[in-house]
Amino acid sequence: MPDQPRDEHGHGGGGSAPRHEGGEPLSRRVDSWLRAHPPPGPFRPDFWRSPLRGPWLTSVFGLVLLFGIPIIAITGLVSYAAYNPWLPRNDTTPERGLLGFYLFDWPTWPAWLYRVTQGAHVILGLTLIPVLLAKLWSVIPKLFIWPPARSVAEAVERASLLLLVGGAVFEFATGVLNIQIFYTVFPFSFYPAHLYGAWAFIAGFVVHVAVKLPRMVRALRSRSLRGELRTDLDGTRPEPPDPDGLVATRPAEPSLSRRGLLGFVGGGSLLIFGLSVGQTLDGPLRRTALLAPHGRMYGLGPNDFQVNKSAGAMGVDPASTGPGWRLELAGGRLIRLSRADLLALPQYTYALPIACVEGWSTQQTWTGPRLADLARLAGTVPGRVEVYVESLEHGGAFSQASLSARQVADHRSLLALRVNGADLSLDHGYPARIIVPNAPGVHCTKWVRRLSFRLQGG
Ligand SMILES: Nc1nc2c(c(=O)[nH]1)N[C@H]1C(S)=C(S)[C@@H](COP(=O)(O)O)O[C@H]1N2
Ligand SMILES: [Mo]
Repeated sequence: MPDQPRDEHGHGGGGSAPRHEGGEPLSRRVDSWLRAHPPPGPFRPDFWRSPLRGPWLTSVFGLVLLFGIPIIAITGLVSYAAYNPWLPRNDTTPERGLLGFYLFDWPTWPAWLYRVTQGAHVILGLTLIPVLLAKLWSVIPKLFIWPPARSVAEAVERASLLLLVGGAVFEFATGVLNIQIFYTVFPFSFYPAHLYGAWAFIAGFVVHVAVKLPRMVRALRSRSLRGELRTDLDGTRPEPPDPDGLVATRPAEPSLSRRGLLGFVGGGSLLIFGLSVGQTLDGPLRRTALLAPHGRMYGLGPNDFQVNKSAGAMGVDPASTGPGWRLELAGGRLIRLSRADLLALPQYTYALPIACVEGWSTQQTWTGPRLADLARLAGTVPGRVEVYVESLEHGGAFSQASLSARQVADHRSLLALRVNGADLSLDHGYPARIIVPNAPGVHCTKWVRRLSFRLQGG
């Protein structure tokens, strides 16, 4: 097989042996022997026959992901910061090591921020699934390049692709399973797995973008999107042969135009978006969220909004929430308050969202005493104290949470007793639940039993 000149990226020309600078004749002979004897099936270059694969198509999907993935990554890392993981029992990934370098004291303002960031994380993640799959499909011949690597540098580059592809598939799969509450199927805990996977994916993504960006720009310039969208099946031709080997060496007749494929992928994304974005909206559009977990239908009652975990499912004994219930406040002193005592305190009403890590959110109008007032009652000074919140629920992952000094001190942070003008329902946390502006839903503990105030960082 004759050697062909390398292109400027150091790749051999279309499907034949590259020249190895300084390569000894033996290794070169081994290389050409290997190339001449690929294993059967997908390792043969003419196995892949779609006439649509090519650098332009791959780059179109790549461009969408280039803008989408960073938004998903940043909002995901933000979500971990929103847990204030340095507070007792809040850390979902205690072994994070250096990966928490960017954490900061999560603000209470604006109240809707986590609703927007986490909604964007989940909805955009779902929406990009068809694009991710299309991108992987478009480069699949490269998975079977033979020989697998021709140099150490190439082996390193391909290993980074393993991080990239493996990381992407892992992150999307665990994310989808988690929002569908299938996390019980994992042999590992979702949070650390999703966080470590994210960093592996981000590392692979950054390297990949740095390596491929010039080629992507060039490929995008090689055809016009408008032109492709005007080209029907009859006019559909393969892209010219490319040094990366994406274009089929022996293309089949097209059975789908490029615009048909783009429409199929884009339409799939739009459909997923349209059927899931409603779970972040209040009002009539919420009913459009056919893909939302936990149902989407609202009745007309004050407590008729989404429930994450019901009292029954969490094993909360209704008897423990009855007239005998007392709230324990611990801090400078220990006091116990009945629900009537709490209702006799100054009551405040704020419209604040519940924003679940699973992406759904809803704003409701909550009423109850301020956490800051309860901190004072416990003999502590709001602004200086954090609080550790415990639920009547036993043992569940969200049966306790810590709130920061800043969260305790915010005037809108409530121990809610009522919602939308009515008593809380048992499923929404009766007799009392936490509501903190801009806190993730997991920190809005239901069926509160005890609040322990302690000096910040103490
Ligand atoms: N005790 C307790 N509180 C809890 C939970 C829980 O499982 N147990 N789930 C949390 C989660 S993940 C969310 S999103 C909100 C949902 O509140 P809702 O069910 O009233 O809508 O409650 C939070 N409070
Ligand atoms: Mo949640």
